[in-house]
Amino acid sequence: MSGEMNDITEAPLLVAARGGRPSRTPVWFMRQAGRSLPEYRKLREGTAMLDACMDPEMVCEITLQPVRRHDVDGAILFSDIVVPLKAAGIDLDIVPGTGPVVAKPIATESDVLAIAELHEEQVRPVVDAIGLLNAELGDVPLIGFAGAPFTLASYLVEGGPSKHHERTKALMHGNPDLWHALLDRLAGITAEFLRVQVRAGVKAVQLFDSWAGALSERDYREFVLPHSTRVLQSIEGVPRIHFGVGTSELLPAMREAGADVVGVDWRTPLDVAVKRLQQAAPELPLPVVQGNLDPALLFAGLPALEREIERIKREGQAAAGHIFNLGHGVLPDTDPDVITRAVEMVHRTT
Ligand code: 1CP
Repeated sequence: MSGEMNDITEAPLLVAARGGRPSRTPVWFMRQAGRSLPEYRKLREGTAMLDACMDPEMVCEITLQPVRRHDVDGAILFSDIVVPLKAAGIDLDIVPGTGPVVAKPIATESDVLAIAELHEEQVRPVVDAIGLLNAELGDVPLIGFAGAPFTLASYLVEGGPSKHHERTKALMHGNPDLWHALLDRLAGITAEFLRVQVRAGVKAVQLFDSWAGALSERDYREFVLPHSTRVLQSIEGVPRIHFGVGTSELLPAMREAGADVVGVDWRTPLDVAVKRLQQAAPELPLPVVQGNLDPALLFAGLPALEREIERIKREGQAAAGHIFNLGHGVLPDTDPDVITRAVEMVHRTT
């Protein structure tokens, strides 16, 4: 994190994102900030989640904590996918132990028409946090992020976390015009939130479509892909990572959205994922992938963990570039020391 400042574009994470093979396999972990760390829990005591996300010094410190501890190759901005929605005026909160809860779930045309655009000054604290972070991070790239339109829509339509996304799917199929109007507005907010972060100096962005795996490929293509494509195509100048969970069937469609890197959960081996991505678009260069350690493996003991890491690195050779990561976020009970050991193993093993 400190020491001599090199050309950041040569950082292993950014080389791999461009389809290169850097000197060491870059690794970072989704949800590495603000989950398993005792220093995070201590700092957050007495501060609500969304207030923490709007406090530049706190965002900076929480983002740096896992970088100091684990020697990861990327820092993920401490924020949440609902931050731009709240900033744009939607009444919601993050309830501890539950997640985002929306005061008045979206159901009608007037609800959709009431969703306003996002303006940079509404997320000024995020811009300020990125400035502070770039002064501290040296040659570790800062990754910005946003929620993809479908995953955001699920929270807004269901009113909170949902297992089956039934209201969301009912709106999608029952009133496709209203659905597309909703996703169009959310795509506008997401794209602007990502562009604000890029202008402020993040070195890569990740679009989280965490719940896309709830959809069939047909529905994904018709109701989601055009909107995620619009978001990704509006971002210039930094690598774009596109991530979802349970997306084995959706990988080729997700690649069409145009990101530089496709996230792969733990269900699909990376070499199989590469084959699927490539067969679907043989005219494109070999894909770059991110993933795909099962977060539960961090509980399985170091020998089992090392075997998995070696396998994933071997299978990752099939891609043009491989950014090592989990297949989804760090689980809250994960032992932080095991995360540190996992990073060492990724860097050490061949
Ligand atoms: O290290 C990091 O990545 C920290 C920053 C971060 C990120 C990238 C947070 C902090 N949230 C997110 C993204 C996010 N938020 C996603 C996409 C990634 C994923 O799939 O894990 C999603 C789906 C959310 C929504 C959300 N926010 C949930 C999940 C609820 C559900 O549907 O099951 C929860 C619990 C939150 C709150 C939240 N976000 C972040 C933190 C540290 C917390 C907990 C805050 C608290 O309770 O005090």
